[in-house]
Amino acid sequence: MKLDKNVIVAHNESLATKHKTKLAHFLEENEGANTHIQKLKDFQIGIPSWALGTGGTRFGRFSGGGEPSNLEEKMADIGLLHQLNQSSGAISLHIPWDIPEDAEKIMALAKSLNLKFDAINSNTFQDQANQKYSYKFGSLQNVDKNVRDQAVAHNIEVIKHGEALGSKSLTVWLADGSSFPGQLNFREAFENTLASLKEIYAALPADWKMFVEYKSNEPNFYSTTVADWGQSLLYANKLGPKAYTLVDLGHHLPNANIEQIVSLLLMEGKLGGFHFNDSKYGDDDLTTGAIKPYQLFLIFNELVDGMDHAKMNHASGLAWMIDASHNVKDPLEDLLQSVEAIMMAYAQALLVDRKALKEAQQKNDVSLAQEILQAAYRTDVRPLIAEARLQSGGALEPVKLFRSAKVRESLVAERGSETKATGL
Ligand code: PSV
Ligand code: MN
Repeated sequence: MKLDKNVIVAHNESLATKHKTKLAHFLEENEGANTHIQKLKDFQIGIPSWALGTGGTRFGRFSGGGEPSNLEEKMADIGLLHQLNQSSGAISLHIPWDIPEDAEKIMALAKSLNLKFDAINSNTFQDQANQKYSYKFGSLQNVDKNVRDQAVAHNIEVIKHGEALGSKSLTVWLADGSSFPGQLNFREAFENTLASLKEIYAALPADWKMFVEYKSNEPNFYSTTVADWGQSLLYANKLGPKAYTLVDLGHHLPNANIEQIVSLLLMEGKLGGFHFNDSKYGDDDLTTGAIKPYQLFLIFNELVDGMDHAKMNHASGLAWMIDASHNVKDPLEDLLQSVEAIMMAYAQALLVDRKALKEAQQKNDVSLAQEILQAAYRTDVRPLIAEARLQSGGALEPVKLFRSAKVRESLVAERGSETKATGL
């Protein structure tokens, strides 16, 4: 389904007076902040094709109604999100969960929904139907060369799918590792993985990037072959200039200082992309900003600082994507909330008085430095984001309109209440 434009216009008109008052007050308090509106309008966050259905845990899955059951329906859902917030103009596919059978048709659909294809993802963490060798003991790291070759061939096939859709990057996340001491020779696992990644790297088109995503643990519980940013960076450096590290917020050991990781990766020119989510314990797949909004702000503070220092375009310099799907919320509402939280953290980071912060740092004025950061963090930037959305043709209050326009009810009527999205 597509939302009738008039529904969005009527929604915005009903909130116009309230919005104008709030915006005027915001701009009075934050002089010059309207110069950030264009940056907010340009900033697009990729939606993964596996986040549109209700996620599950190993204990169960409680599917909601009206879930998309094929790629076209998933794209339609992302199109809806993008209509509402004008910030979700990209889709990220996981192969083979979502194989575009007819690339031309899919491209035409993407165009009609105003969507682009972001990084494409390979999957060697599950065995697929009719696959010859199993990934039970890893893929690119496997002691068996046949398994490694199969995993390399899969990644090369994924690149081909991506090329047909106009993607420009491949994300490799490996579940490879070991669950018990002694199971694996760490050095050999690293060397096998590196040799396999080199083969995939060699198959990258000239204008492509490869993202090496790390994760501290899970599904393996003793060692992971790309476990942290140091290991990812080691691979990326050994692979070459097209290889980068990808940071997924849920993939760190507890209390890791992610903002410092981001800062140093940017300094090295090796930060390639980002997976947003939130968590309290591990890789919990919660709505971005639901648990640690201050951390999200501090990360964006480093992103803006580092990207400006490296003269990178905020919108196109890195691949921005949400990576989460959980059990208890409407997935579309959840994604709208995640995008809003990301936009808020970004807008707050844009408000940081960097000149004053630099001066405070040079004088070792710790209290003032904190005051400066928290002044930005404590600013209610919602009117500014809403204005950016309004100017782009989106809704002033996306979740409110999602509910009042009865989008989920329409999707259930269209697709039924028993549908299940593919993915995890
Ligand atoms: C693994 O936890 C991960 O973060 C990787 O990005 C995968 O591609 C994604 O989740 C979906 O399983
Ligand atoms: Mn991820």
